[in-house]
Amino acid sequence: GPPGTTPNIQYVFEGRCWDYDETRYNGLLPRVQADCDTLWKLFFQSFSYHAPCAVNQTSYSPFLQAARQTLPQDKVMFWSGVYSLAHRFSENGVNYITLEDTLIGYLANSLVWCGQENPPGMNYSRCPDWSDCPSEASESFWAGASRTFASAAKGNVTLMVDGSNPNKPAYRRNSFFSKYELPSLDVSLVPALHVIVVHTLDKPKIETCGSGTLLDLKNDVTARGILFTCDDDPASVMHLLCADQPDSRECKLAAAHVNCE
Ligand code: NAD
Ligand code: CXR
Repeated sequence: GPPGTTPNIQYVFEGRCWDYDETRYNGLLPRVQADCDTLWKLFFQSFSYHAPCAVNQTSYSPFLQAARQTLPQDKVMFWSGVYSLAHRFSENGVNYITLEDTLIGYLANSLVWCGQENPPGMNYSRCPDWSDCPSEASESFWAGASRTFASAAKGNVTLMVDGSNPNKPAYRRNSFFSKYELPSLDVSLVPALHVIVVHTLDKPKIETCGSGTLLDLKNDVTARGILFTCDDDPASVMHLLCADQPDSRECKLAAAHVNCE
């Protein structure tokens, strides 16, 4: 069946927290004042000793408030459908800061957790799938985390999306990005959103900057009073893709082009 709460979750959470505090993102992101025991207690109190779906969008507010950080200008990156590439590109905060680089995302990323009414207050054998709870409950943590992250963004922000997935449009109005991040941007602090559309090497470019759901995105962004800019497969991203698949046709074409100059 589906997994339950991550074993030893308290130790994993607190260990990540102390590690973050001492060795991670120093000089890139600010330290948080609250100590790690306090953060665990605030996180645990958000869902423990309640039925697994009995959390709402405000359950995690005390934790999110205690763990939020200010973010550096022009460095925030959102992503949709391209977790792995976006994180390789962002380079642990060196190039860009993602939610998963901030303390809130770092502590929770890839953990599983859910409550139960009986001691110990968490269910270690089984947690519901997202689709098994009402959307309010299944989205409560990551919606709050996404809102907290986006509302702290300052300067120009970046979004990476996938223009090659036949099953998932590049921009979906039911994505976390569309529902919680775009609406939380402070238009007085964020002049522009720069979109990077990436395409799988040698696969059809189903959607590009000027086509498909990127047009919906441009509408939604400009309607908020934010300038929309967009690039398809910039060289910086092509180099990452080509490092993994140097024999792909598009990577060889790029090399031939350089040799002819
Ligand atoms: P997406 O479609 O790539 O989804 C992102 C991830 O959300 C998926 O990999 C999946 O693990 C998870 N997810 C999907 N549906 C969910 C649900 N109903 N409840 C909980 N998690 C669910 O892109 P998106 O929807 O635009 O979300 C990505 C954006 O939102 C990023 O900019 C990021 O800042 C934030 N986010 C991060 C996470 C995470 O697990 N680190 C999860 C949700 C949102
Ligand atoms: O459902 P609530 O507790 O109002 O829970 C409030 C918060 C929870 O989110 C949970 O994080 O307080 C925390 N909590 C405990 N840590 C705890 N430990 C044991 C809640 N209840 C806890 N118990 C036992 O669970 C209590 O002794 C009680 C039952 C739920 O109590 P209540 O309805 O007040 O028997």
